[in-house]
Amino acid sequence: MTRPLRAGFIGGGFMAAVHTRAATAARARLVALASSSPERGKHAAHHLEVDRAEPDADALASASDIDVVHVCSPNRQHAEHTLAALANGAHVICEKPLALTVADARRVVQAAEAAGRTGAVPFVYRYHPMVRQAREMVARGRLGTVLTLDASYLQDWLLEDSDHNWRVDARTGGPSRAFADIGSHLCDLIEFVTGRRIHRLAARTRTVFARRGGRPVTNEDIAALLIELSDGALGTLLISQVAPGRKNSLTLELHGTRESVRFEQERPEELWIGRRHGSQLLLRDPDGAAPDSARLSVLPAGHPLGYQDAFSAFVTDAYRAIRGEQPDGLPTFTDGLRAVQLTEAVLASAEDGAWIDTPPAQS
Ligand code: SOE
Repeated sequence: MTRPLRAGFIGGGFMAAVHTRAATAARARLVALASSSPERGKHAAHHLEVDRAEPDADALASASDIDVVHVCSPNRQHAEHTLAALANGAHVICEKPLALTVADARRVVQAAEAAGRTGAVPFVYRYHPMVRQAREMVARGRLGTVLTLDASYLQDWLLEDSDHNWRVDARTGGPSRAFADIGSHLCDLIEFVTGRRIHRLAARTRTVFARRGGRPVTNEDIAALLIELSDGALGTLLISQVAPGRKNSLTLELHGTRESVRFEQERPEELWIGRRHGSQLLLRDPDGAAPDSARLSVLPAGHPLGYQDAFSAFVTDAYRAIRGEQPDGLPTFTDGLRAVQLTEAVLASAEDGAWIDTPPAQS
C-alpha cells in the first residue's frame, strides 16, 4: 500500500475547507495550514482538523514534510505561493485564477514543468458524472454537429453594495472578478465537453456598484459574451454575481444537429437530452453509463452526488497524477493558463468593443 500523501494548505476560508475535506476523502494526511495571520492559521487548523499551523505562507511553502500544497489564498498571491511551493519540491493544487496576468501564469506553468511536479487547478465541474456523460455523447457524435450553445453562471452573494469580500478589491481579487471567478469555470466546461476551443469572443462587462463597503470597486459584477468555437458553433454566455435567487447556478446547454444536452450544476444528477420528438431526462446511474461517468459515480443510482463529491474526485485524480498516473480530464496548470488567457481576452474586448481571437492551444 502506498503511504498517504502529506498535504499542506495556504488559506483558511471557504475554499480551504472544501480542499481539506477533499484531501481527507482522497486519504491524505492534513499536515499543516497557514493563513493570513498566525492567529487565523491556528484557528483554521484547529477548525479544519489539520495537524499544525505554520505562522505564514513562506513557512508552509518551505516545510520539509509536505508532498502537496493546496493554494487557497487570495487571488493576488496564487502565483507567488505556487512558485514558492514548487521551488521547495512540492506538487501544487492552486485555486483559479492561476495568476493575475498571462505572463505570470505562463511562468507558473514553466516552473512546474521544470521542477517535474504536478500542477492542477480545480475546474471541478468536470468531475460531475453527468458532465462526463455529456462529453462522451458529444465525442461519439450522438448530438450530431454542435451548432449553438446557451450557457450561464449566476450567483447572488454580491447583490447589495454592502456585500463585500476580498474578491471585489482588484488589488487582492484581480482586474476581473465575475468572469475570472465563475465565468472561467463555464468556459473550461464548454471546451472540456465540446472538445473545441473558444476561438473568438466579444464581451461586455458591468460593475454595478462603484463602491462597496466604502471602498472603490473596479472589477465586474456581470459579463455577457458572444463566442465562436473553432468549428463555427456559436454561443451566448451570461455571467453574474448579482442575480437574485441564483446561488451557484451554472448551466450548459448544447444544441446539435440531432440532439441537445443540458447540464445544471445545482441538479447534477440529471442530464436533459433534447430531441425534436421524445426529449428525455437522464438520471445518473452507473449501470450502463459512459465509462468515464461510471468511474466517477462513486455511489449507486439514487444516492445523490454533489459539489463536494466532484471536488473530492478532482483531488483524488490530482493525487493519482502526483503518483505518476495519467487520469483522463485532470485540469492542469495549462488549463489554468488558458483561463487567464480567456480572462485577458474578455477584458480587452470589453474595453474596446471588438471581437478578440483567443490564443491557440499551448501558447
Ligand atoms: C465564489 O464565487 C465561488 O466559491 C468560486 O470561487 C468557486 O470557484 C465556485 O465553485 C463557487 O463559487
